Amino acid sequence: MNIAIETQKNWTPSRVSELYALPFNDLIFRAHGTHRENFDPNEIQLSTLLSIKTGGCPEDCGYCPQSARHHTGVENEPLLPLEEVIAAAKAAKASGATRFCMGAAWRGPKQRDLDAVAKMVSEVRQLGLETCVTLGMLKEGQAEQLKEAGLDYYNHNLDTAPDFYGHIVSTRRYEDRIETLERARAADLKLCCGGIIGMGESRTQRASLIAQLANFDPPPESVPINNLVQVPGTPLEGTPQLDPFEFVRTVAVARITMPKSYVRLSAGRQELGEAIQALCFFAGANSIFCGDKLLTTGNPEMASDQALFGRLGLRATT
Ligand code: SAM
Ligand code: DTB
Ligand code: SF4
Repeated sequence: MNIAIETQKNWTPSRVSELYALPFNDLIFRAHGTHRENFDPNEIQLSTLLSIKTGGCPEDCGYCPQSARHHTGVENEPLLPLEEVIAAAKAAKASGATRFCMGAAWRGPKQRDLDAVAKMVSEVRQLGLETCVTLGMLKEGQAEQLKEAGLDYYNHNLDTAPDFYGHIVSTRRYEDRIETLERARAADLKLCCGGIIGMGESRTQRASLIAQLANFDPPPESVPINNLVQVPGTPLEGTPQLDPFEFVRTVAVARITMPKSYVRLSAGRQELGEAIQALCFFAGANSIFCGDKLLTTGNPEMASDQALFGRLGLRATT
């Protein structure tokens, strides 16, 4: 199947920009209506992240603490042993997660690494969890190997608008990202694909990112919206802070343009605060990462998420 962005031209960047320009109340009211038509508005899907290979990445992504080119204090560690991954997956399941996502700081996996990850995927799948991996760029045949091992989702983000991408990453091209996504789709994997907000992009560029995602045919099943975590030592440290309502608008626009996708509040959720998170849930976010760590940065404690769910009357998807 071809997910080429040419296939559906329904959501042009200018139509998405029109959504962004709506008065805030009109926008989130409309997004909430779309959300209610497609999902139980009080149910949130929980995913857990594990960094199976941390640091030392050869790529130069300006936001990322794991690039070997930035001095962030993140050490280059080897691939985790299988037993550690299984133990973490069991703990994730016990805490209510339905999906287990394994991330590796690679440009792409070498064959030996892929064999080890495939084993992890099949063991995690056997625990009754959905599986997701994010390993960088895939070569021919690698997506099929992961699918055969029992992989449900491949995470690979577009991260930003095509015309801003070169400001953020120089070691690969936007088209390389699209190619890996096409490989994952061709192997019948579900896509987890989103971006990062607050990297200094314009609203037009945010609209362009959302239009790209919404015009995939079909759109990604899972759309992580990351709020840039400004890690000391990364080139994006010191980027002017974005108005948090602009983040809520992005969630709302994602919900309207991708009505059947799960929209996930991803990195930088802690920094948003509880009131903004509540607005995001109203605007159509229906998935989060749970557990006190993402890959290398912090995430709200399980107990505080549970307390927030209690205060808002939200339930975790079972
Ligand atoms: N190396 C693989 C790749 O780049 O596709 C997989 C791991 S990479 C850490 C996964 C995603 O994490 C990136 O695409 C980016 O969206 C997100 N990410 C990394 N650092 C971030 C940060 N400081 N703030 C927000 N999101 C971040
Ligand atoms: C995604 O979009 N966000 C997650 C997951 N996919 C792999 C990663 C967030 C990483 C945040 C920075 C860190 O913790 O190192
Ligand atoms: Fe490497 Fe992925 Fe970080 Fe880029 S985002 S530096 S590819 S780990």
